[in-house]
Amino acid sequence: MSKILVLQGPNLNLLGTREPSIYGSQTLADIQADIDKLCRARGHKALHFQSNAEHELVNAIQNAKQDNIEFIVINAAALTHTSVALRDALSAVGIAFIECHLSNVYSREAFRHHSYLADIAIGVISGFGAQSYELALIAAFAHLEQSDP
Ligand code: CA2
Repeated sequence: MSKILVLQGPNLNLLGTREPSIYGSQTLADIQADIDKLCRARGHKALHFQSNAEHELVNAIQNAKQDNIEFIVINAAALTHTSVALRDALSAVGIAFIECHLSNVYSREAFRHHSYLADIAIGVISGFGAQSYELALIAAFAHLEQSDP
């Protein structure tokens, strides 16, 4: 059983309440429940954290090491495009992670095309709505089961 930390950045607490044409109609709680189900079915455990504050996400990443987290799925939201602090925290803990986005950031404004996290991630999944998290988990399971068969 591996522990997978699922981090959600600023404004993702609003999912399902606004801009459904971009971000879908599922709430964050709906998405988290689906993630829990998928993880349980594979014998893993998901832990969830959402924050609108950059430093709280940095703290969650730092604490992940002591909490024996083996994998991180992160939708850093707007902080993806701005945060050297999140990059440094992910780099410092050295836990494998996938960057995940609901929307296709490459079909949107140019400022969303750059990520401070992508090049140190295992990979990036973007544009599949809530299914992006499922796809990220499939890759996470493969990574975990490959390193600990
Ligand atoms: O597509 C994604 O998942 C994003 O990470 C979402 C971020 C955006 O800044 C990134 O470029 C791409 C924005 C999250 C805002 O979430 C909302 C949810 C519902 C209503 C309004 C905003």
